[in-house]
Parts: sequence; structure tokens; C-alpha cells
Amino acid sequence: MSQQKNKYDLIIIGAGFAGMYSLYKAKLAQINVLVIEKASGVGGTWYWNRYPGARCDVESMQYSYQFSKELQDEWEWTEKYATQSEILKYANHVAERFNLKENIKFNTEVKSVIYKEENNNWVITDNNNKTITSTFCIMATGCLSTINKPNFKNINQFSRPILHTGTWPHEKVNLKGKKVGIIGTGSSAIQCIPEIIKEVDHLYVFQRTPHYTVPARNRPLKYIRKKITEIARKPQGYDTNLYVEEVKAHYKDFRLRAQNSVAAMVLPINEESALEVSKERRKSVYEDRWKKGGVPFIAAFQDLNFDRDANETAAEFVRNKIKSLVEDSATAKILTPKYPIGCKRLAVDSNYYETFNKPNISLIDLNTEPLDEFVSNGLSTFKNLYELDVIILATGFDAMTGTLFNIDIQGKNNIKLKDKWADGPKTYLGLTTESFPNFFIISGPGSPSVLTNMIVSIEQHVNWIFDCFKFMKKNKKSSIEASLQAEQEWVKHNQDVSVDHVRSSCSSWYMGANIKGKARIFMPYVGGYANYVKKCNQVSQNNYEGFIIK
Ligand code: NA7
Repeated sequence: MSQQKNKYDLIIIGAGFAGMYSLYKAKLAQINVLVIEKASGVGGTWYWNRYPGARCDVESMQYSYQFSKELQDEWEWTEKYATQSEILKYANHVAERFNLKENIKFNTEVKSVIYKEENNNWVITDNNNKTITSTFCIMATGCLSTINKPNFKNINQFSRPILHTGTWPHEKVNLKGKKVGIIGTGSSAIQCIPEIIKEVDHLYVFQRTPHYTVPARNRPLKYIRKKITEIARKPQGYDTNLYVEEVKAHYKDFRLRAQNSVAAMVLPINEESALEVSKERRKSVYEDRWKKGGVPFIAAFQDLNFDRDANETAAEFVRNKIKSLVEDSATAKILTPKYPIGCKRLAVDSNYYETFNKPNISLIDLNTEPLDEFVSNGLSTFKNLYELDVIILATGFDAMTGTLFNIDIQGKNNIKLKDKWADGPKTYLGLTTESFPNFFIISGPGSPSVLTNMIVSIEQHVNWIFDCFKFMKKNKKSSIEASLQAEQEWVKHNQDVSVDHVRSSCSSWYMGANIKGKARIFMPYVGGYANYVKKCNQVSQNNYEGFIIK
């Protein structure tokens, strides 16, 4: 292993959960490694997304690393869905427990990653113009790490603060007594709105597309602990009433079930068809899921993701809930989505619809009242001028490829990743891309990533990469690259599995549809986590078939 200054065996870009686990594995394997991170701390997504109400939509007992039994046993989550601050605390705990920070260069932004064929290495240049070289490169840059800041007309004219949910300030933002506008009604806004309403004088919500959301039914885990039932002891019984002792006592089995699932998490999937049960049965299943809360709603019947008529029954159930929860019928109508449920990511909320019954909130439908421009003291639509003290952009991210394209990444023959992927990302297994040897992407496009419990997917990717390193070392190989044929077949397979899936039935960030000029192609692998893992294992067991190894 090389020890020369500025010369590494492995560079990892990003110190979120993917970068941290990659670093842990590299240290274990005694690889000469450096992590470069733009932020001043670890945590990735959870470092940046500090907006009020930010929390994970995967239950905390599932949203954690499993590589260390000790870590798993000692860490105590306090709520069914962990807050951003608790997840960040966990990330820091992991970094300290495994001495990770000593190998991370913080406050440093990578500008270019360029392959030098003559040396079979990567040259990495940062924002201080410092250059280092590395044999291998892991992009642990995250799927939702470059914010989408639409080019609103005259945005610079607004003379007061503009905040983005994805880059929320570290210090407390005082919204007390302020007139606040929020643009966007995706997951971030759905979490943020019920929190900031408590503080603001008046909140103006500017909505382009209504979003489906289901109640989280969040609660302290201590409370659940006291409610010990037999549920978790039954083999199929883990459901949203998880409680700490039972899960910890059966963690191995619990994790195994997540490994064999579609979304890398234990979800109570009802194997019935929504169309084959009676009307009464269907209603009672939806009511039960609504009462229990969270993403298991979308697993209420097995055909909601593939059969439009089945999906419509779930969508209609939620539409009726909106009607019953929102007192003003005109507002309820604007909040009601018409597209299939689960196409855009299903949000999980605490009192989102109920918030629209408060006296200090107004919903503006941008379809009937389009945004015109930002003015010095507010926002002007084609109908009204809204005077505002603060504007919040909850406009999401340039997902999956945004951060990769912001770095000048060049492979063999100076081919730029951005050019190669101009018509949509092309990867083999979402992990690698042809013409870019020894270059890996964690949860890249073409892997299940954002459709799964991310930490589980991340660990699977990192384990696969480090097994590959071991294989290369044992066989004295110095270069691995996806073959063009394997890549083309994987890209085609990705598109084939997405065609009939509900996820590809509307405009969403999964399709790149939220970014002007971005290729419209379904980016994450929708064929299921367990199937994906099977394929990855088959590739490695067959001596990395589909790769050119030299
Ligand atoms: P999302 O889900 O991409 O939501 C962004 C929202 O912003 C959505 O309602 C968009 O409307 C809206 N938007 C975006 N651009 C504009 C413009 N130009 N004008 C008006 N409205 C706009 O991002 P989130 O941060 O909420 O969530 C992202 C993921 O983070 C989420 O799925 C979780 O995985 C965590 P649109 O629907 O495009 O009409």
C-alpha cells in the first residue's frame, strides 16, 4: 500500500453514511485512504437538511448500520421516526466510536476527478487547487445532495432572507411573527409546514402539484416499549408497533428479513389483491394502515404498485381522507392529487392536512395563479402580490446525478461523465460505469438506492466493493471496469422493470423531471432490493462477470 504524501490507494468523496462505512472498511483492510468532505462534519444528507420538522421516513429501528453488533445494541433511538438531529448525533457517534474523523478532510470540495490512463490512477483536485492521486475512487456523494434552486424570475430582487430546506442554516432561524412564503409541497415542505406554522404570523404555501402523504403516527419508543405485545415474536409479525427490546432481541432475524425484501426494510406486505377483496375488507385494511401510520400504507395490498385500478382504490381512500380532514372544501380540492399514489415518493407527515385548518395559513395554487416574479418585499403571482419577510424554497434536489455532474469527472480518453450520461445515466449495477476504471458509485443510478432503506443499501454496496478489492488483490489485478455490453444490458433491464411500475407513471425527481433540461429516464432500479442483491452476488461469484479485469 502506498504511503507517499498526496498519493492514496483509495479516495472516498463524501462523509455521509456511505462514505463513513467505506472508510471503516478501508481502515479495517489497512488501505491507505482519505475521505474528502465539503461540510464541516459527517452525516451527509443529515448534516445539511436541518429544516424544522426534518426526520427520516424509515423507522429508526431499521435506519441504522448493522455491521457492528455492539453499535447496534448500544445505540438507543428515542422515537419511532428519528429526527434529523438525532440521526446526526448517531452519525457523529459512529465516526467517533470507529475513529473515522482522523481520515476525513472536512471543508473541502472536490472539483475534478480525472483518470490518467498512463498511470492507471485518478487525479483529484479540490477547491484549494490541491491535487492528490489515488488508484481507486469511491463516489459517496449521496443521491439528494445538490439542491434544486429553480431560476425564478428576479429572485435576487427579494431583499430579505431566502432559505432552502436542503441547506438550512445551522443557527436557529427566527420566524416568530413573520410573514413566510414556502414554495414546494414535497416531503420536505410536508414535514416543515406543520412545524413553522406554530411560529409564523402567516404562512403562504405556493403549491404546483399536490403530494400524497400519510400520517406518521410518530411517538416516543419508550411508550411503545411499555406496550409489549406478542406481535414481534411471531415470524411475520414485525409491524409499525416495533418496540426496542423485542427488535434488539431478534435483530439478526429482523435484519435478514430486510435483506430479503423489496425495499431493504421490514414492511408488513399484505399479499391480498386490492381488487379481489370485498369493498368492506379493502376499506378496513386501508383504515388500519392509516391508523398505524407510515410508508406501510403503500404495502396495504400487493398490487398497488403495478395495477392502476388497484392503485386507484388506495389513491381514492387518501383523497377522501383529505376531504374529511381539511375543513375548507376549496382548499381540500387544491390539496388533492389526481395522479397514482406512490408515483412521487409517498410522504409521511405529522398533521400536514390538519395544518390547513389553521387561521394563519393560505394555500396558493400555482396552476390557477402562476408565479410571476420575486419583488423586493415578496412574491408576485399573476393575480396577487404577497408581502413576505422570508421565503423558503422547498424545491427539492437535482437527484442522483446532480452532485456527480457538478464535479468534472473524466474517464478514459478524457470522456466526461456528464457527456456520457447526457441522455440519462448509464451504469452497470448502479455501481460502475464503462470507461471509468476503478471508479465506484455508492447508491448510484441503476441501483435500488432511494427506493430502499438507504443504510441497508449502502452497506450492501460497500461490502460488494470491498469484496471486489479483495478479489483483485488476491488475483494481482490492478484495474476493473464495466464492459459496454454488461452496462447496456443493465440499462435496458432497468428500463424494462420500470415500464409498468407506478413509479414511472408521473413526473418526479426519480425521472429527472424536476430539473429543466435533464434527461427523462427512470433513474433508480425498481426491480426490488432482494433481486438486485441476488444479481450482484451472482456477478461476484462468477468472477465479476460483465467486468473487464486486468
Ligand atoms: P421534492 O419531493 O422534489 O419536492 C419539491 C417541491 O417543490 C415539489 O412540490 C415541486 O413541485 C416544487 N417545485 C419544484 N420546482 C418548482 C418551481 N419551479 N415552482 C414551483 N414549485 C416547484 O423535494 P423534497 O425536498 O420535498 O423531497 C425530496 C426527497 O427528500 C424526498 O422524496 C425524500 O426522499 C427526502 P412539482 O411536484 O415538481 O410540481
